[in-house]
Amino acid sequence: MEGKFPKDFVWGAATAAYQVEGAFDEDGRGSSIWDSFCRTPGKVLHGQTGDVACDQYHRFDEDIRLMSEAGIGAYRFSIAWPRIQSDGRGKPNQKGLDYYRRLLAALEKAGIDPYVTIYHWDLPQALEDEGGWPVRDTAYRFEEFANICFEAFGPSVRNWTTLNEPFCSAILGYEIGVHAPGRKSRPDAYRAVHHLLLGHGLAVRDYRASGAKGNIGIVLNIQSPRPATPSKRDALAADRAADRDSRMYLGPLFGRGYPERHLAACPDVSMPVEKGDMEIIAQPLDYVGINYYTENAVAWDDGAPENFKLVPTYYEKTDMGWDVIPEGLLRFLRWTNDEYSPKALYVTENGCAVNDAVSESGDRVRDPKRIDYLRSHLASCCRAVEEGIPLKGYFVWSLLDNFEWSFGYSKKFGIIRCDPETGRRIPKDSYYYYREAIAGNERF
Ligand code: IFM
Repeated sequence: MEGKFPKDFVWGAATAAYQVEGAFDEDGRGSSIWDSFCRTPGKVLHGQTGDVACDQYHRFDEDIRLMSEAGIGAYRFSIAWPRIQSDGRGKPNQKGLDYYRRLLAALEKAGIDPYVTIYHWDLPQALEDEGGWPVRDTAYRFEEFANICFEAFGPSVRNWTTLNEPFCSAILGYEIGVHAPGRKSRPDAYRAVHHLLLGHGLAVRDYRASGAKGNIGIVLNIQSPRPATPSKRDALAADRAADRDSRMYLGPLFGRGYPERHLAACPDVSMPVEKGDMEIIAQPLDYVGINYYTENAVAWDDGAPENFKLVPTYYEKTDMGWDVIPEGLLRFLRWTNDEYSPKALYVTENGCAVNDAVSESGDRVRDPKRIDYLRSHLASCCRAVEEGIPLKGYFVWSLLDNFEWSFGYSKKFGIIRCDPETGRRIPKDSYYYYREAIAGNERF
């Protein structure tokens, strides 16, 4: 079967502030939990930091030109909270606001639609010092920050995302400790889940109450893992895994609450729900963004608390060790659509880490694996659209090679190479492939 995307399909590229901006101590920017985490020995590979990153703070004109030349119509980026409120509260920093106004003006001039994420993991350190996301007040601080953003940038922004991947902020940051702030407490992590979702709901409620006419949603890296075999037990195992990985977020967002079956398996955890919280969290959403990289396979396990375990597979892996499994994206879009019927869906991140290198001539980067990856995942998106799933757009992760969190600069996701020493940009072959796909010259 061969298909084409509809004319109004949104073709985008995505980044996040800490991963690309650099300028970590300029113009009144405060410190975030990632600045601290990177400076904690042993947390990030080779002790690398986002201090300079891709220096997009000073080079966004070049990045916008490159997006324009590829026909990229939408740029998904995030606002660095510590640039706007250095301590996470109070009056905004004018120079921080000015930076994003310049960026938005340049995007508008280039005809690129901004998709703005309010929070992509860079909690001001001062708020972490007061307890961070496990503490309820952080949800109100986020609400205040979101309102500053709505007011300052509202006229230029039609598409807002409250949070990127609350799972990572809460579970990787507070339970497993591989992300900032690097704490290891499951009860705290689940308190963080609730306060992140509460902050989201407060922000959406305020946005609607302001009378603004744009779209607002949330971006999740949820999963509905597939059963390793067709057995009933493995199917049940997969459903249990979906409770933990997906329904913990989609459940409250769609007014169905937290999955009891999962919480019953976590006796150490208690969700700090107060009267009215669940209604606040379940604000109607204009869209759900899905960040999809891989799909896990799970099997029944009598000995596991939730009776499931991940099992090894034969699939080709990316540099992150993640299975390349494009059918999983289609399965997941179907699952989300069938279970929740969201108004609209976007693939807000998709891409792969490949250890690609510059050609001897110094001006090309051959990345055929990434091209295959993009082609096959775009084919899944195309099938989803043909099936009537309300998938409205696709954002490649990432526009540039950038700071990949605890892996430092060792994992390269960009369709444009960014030299970590010089900042020089070199479009990779996948950039040219993406240009063809956007132009409609590819069939899926
Ligand atoms: O780089 C990250 C991004 O910040 C959030 N989603 C997953 C990407 C790849 O790991």
